[in-house]
Amino acid sequence: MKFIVTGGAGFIGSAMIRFLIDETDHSVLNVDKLTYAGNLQSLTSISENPRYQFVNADICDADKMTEIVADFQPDKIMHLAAESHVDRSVDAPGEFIQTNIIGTFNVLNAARSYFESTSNKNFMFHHVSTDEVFGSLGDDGFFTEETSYDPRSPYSASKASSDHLVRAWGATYGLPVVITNCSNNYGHYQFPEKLIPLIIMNAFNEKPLPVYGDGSNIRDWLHVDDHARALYRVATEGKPGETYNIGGKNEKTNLEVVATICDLLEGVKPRASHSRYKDLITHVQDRPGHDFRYAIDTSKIERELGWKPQETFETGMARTVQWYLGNQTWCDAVSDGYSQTRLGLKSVN
Ligand code: NAD
Ligand code: TDX
Repeated sequence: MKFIVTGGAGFIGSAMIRFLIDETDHSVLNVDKLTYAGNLQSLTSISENPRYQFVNADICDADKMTEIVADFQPDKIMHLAAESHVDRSVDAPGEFIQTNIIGTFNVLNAARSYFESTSNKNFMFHHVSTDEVFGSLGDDGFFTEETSYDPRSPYSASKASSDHLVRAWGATYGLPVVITNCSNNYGHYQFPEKLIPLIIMNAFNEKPLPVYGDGSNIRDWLHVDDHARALYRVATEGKPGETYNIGGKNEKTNLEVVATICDLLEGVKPRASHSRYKDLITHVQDRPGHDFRYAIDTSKIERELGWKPQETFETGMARTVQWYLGNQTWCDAVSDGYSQTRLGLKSVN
């Protein structure tokens, strides 16, 4: 089959494309604008494969999206392109509205006009979304597919808006659509503004390890390769009109995550000064509107599509720390020109 992956130069998109090229016989067109978060070096292992193509395009360009989809004639569109960092959305929400809402609208319209002109029975528009659309949990409970939407950051509000557009295009125009809402991903090739790569790279460089507030906020962590395997199941076997929640059943406080990284680094790269990585932990001002807890009930995707994560938090984190240690060139390339100024505080300054 032929897959379009939007945002394929990003963290999850590149894992998706490596999976499609390495583990299947399908062809892939990567549609990506190469923002600060997009990096073709994440795809060097497959970039020469004849089943892979790349086009540099902005999903906010409606005509270009229509042309790309009509020319490529995809069986599946996996839509991942987005502005994805909550702290950036606090500082500058405009780009999130443009890309995540207007951009999704354009890709949906391009998909609709292509779908209406073809007899392709395989066609599916798969929208890749986040558990953050459901808001924040207290100490108990899980997000299910029936949980009401309650987004609280500009990022999650823009993703919730895009989810609603996708549902509307399914119900109103009969476009075959599926939506996945996934918890926090971690793993190789993640841009170091997100918690786990930021902490690993700061620790390598003997810099403070910033923990927002008291570090008790909880996230449910999933290795990116497990997410890619789940997305493939949904794109190929999911029922049109359905949504599927994806998560790792790995609830950790942020302090636990940071401590895990410190412990792993003590084992593989002890600090020269004989001090401990944990000494670098620094509590900093909290994120405005910081969601307390995310946790996913994954029973629907397990029951209906037979997906389960393969990595445990322990195996996945050990692989991730090792990967960053062994891929200094990639780390240097993405860090080049990236200001490490704290993001996301403008609203409270
Ligand atoms: P990322 O920021 O690493 O990558 C986003 C990619 O989209 C980049 O390659 C970027 O160049 C591209 N892009 C951005 N704006 C574009 C535009 N206007 N036109 C074309 N391309 C554009 O993001 P990620 O972490 O890989 O997330 C991918 C998707 O998965 C997003 O939709 C995100 O909301 C969702 N998601 C992420 C997580 C997570 O933990 N990272 C969890 C659940 C869902
Ligand atoms: O320096 C930091 N210190 C810190 O304590 C950073 C960058 C984050 N944090 C905290 C905030 C969160 O509680 O760590 C937690 C994780 O933060 P992020 O890595 O920014 O992720 P999060 O805000 O939870 O959102 C992520 O998961 C859901 C992705 O960025 C989203 O794209 C995805 O939809």
